[in-house]
Amino acid sequence: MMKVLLIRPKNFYNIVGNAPISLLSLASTLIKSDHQVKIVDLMNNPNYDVVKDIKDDYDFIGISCWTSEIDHTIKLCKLIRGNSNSKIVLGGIHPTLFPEQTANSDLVDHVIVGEGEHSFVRLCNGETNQQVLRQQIPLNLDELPLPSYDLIDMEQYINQIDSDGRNIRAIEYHSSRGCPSECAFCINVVLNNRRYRAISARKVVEDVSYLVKKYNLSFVHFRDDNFFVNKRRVIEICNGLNDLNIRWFAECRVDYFRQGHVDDELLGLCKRSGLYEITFGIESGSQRILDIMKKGITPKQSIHAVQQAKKHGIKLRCSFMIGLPNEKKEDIMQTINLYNQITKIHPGVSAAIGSFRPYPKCEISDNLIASGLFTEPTSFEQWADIKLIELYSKPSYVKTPWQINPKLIEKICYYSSIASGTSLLQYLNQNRILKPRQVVGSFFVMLARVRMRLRLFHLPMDMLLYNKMFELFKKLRAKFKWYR
Ligand code: B12
Ligand code: SF4
Repeated sequence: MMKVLLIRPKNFYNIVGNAPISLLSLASTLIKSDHQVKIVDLMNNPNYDVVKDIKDDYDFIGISCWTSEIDHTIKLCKLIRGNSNSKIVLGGIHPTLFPEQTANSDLVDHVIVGEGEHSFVRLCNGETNQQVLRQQIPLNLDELPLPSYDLIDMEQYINQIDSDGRNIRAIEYHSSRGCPSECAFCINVVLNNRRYRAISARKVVEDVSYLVKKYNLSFVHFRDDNFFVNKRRVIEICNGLNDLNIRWFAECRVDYFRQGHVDDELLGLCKRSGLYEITFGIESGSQRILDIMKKGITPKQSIHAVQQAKKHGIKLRCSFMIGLPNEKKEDIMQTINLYNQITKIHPGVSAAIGSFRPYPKCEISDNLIASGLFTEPTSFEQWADIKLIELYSKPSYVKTPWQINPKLIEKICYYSSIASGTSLLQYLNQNRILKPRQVVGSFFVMLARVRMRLRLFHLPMDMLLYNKMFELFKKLRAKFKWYR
């Protein structure tokens, strides 16, 4: 039996509140193979003392690492190296994208590429001592045990607030992995080779029913990249959720909203089973840009999907992107037009326009590197550069060399996010300072809405004032520890 400590690092922008599903899934498989596991989630509770005192209590210390969290991952590895002989195992998105580069670091003993459940067990069982381990065949998700939610204090994660500002008891659950689509800005194409795998409807319903009872839940976030791929599976899940009296959230492509797939019948069923809110990646109002993105949708499909969500009383979140390479001003204006149409059709929508970020190894990012507009670090440690961390994880706007009009893009990102109350809501809600209705009715939100409607972005005094207030709020929040 091996003793394993699994850690999720803190992140730069103090995003909290989501259970560390990847670690919970690794843990349940390790426990099933008779290994002993403890989880420390520094993202939710950034107390490094737990790590400072570990000495040689563990055989393996596994750290989950996203590109946006490398600075904190390095801090952790150094702390561990300084007072323990435990083997350091890195897994997750970043090591999966750059296995050899990560393994070359003196701070790392093993790198696990892709799904880590079986590879980590092989390492702990002593079946291999390879420095870089790869999951060769995609795992059968039905054979994996339920993530070990009981290893962490779920009360820290469950108490959340829905988009109407009501208290809910919510959990994150992944009912599938991967996505069959081919968007050129998305990690899925790289990670899963467009292979979509799902847990059977029967097991999803079994798992969710168990979790709802155990934690007295009122809400489930299906965190799948693309929940609605298989209509029959969705129908079976809805039928199974009917008796649970919960509400749920999931993500869907707009082109699925057609007869025979996500149609009126399915939407009615979903709504009756508790579908509360849905997310669409609408991305752009310009067909030219949508084609460059290989998004495989049209603005007309987006409008139809939004109308359908409105018709069935389903709350909506929509994401848009501007600031892509080769984007022209007219493309940006088409995106604002689509944004305005959508916010008119579904006035309660939470819709924000963000700036494009070149996530490593995606097609558009690799094209930028080939054209000399972007360079990537050549060592694991170099990724801890603050400029890169901001590029990948700063909320709303980031400036990049390929943007045609950075000032305009910044203003659009700002006003669209304020108009739907997203960033304000996130912070003020999280800290239980204001109620959503008060936020939405605020001066800044009203003005941002008018500006978006009229496409009026000159003299952004309100933006400058807001940013100053936001900075001050964040400082006060840190000083007086206004965390949830
Ligand atoms: C759900 C999700 C979220 C949720 C919850 C995130 C959370 N903190 O748990 C929310 C919505 C909050 C979120 C936010 C963001 N996200 Co996000 N998110 C995802 C998503 C869709 C699924 C992640 C997941 O839980 N998968 C399920 C688990 C089971 O799989 P997994 O995490 O890959 O873990 C497996 C392996 O990687 C491996 N593994 C993982 N960790 C470890 C550790 C060890 C030791 C080992 C051995 C193996 C191992 O084994 C696991 C089990 O097989 C992914 C997209 C994707 N397809 O991966 C993006 C993704 C991870 N997010 C991403 C980003 C950038 C963000 C944001 C920074 C975006 C932003 N600008 O605001 C924010 C903030 C992130 C943060 N620091 O919290 C990027 C990361 C890119 C990168 N190169 O690092 C991704 C890949 C999407 C993308 N754009 O490409 N996200
Ligand atoms: S539909 Fe969503 S998850 Fe699927 S490839 Fe496109 S962006 Fe990625």
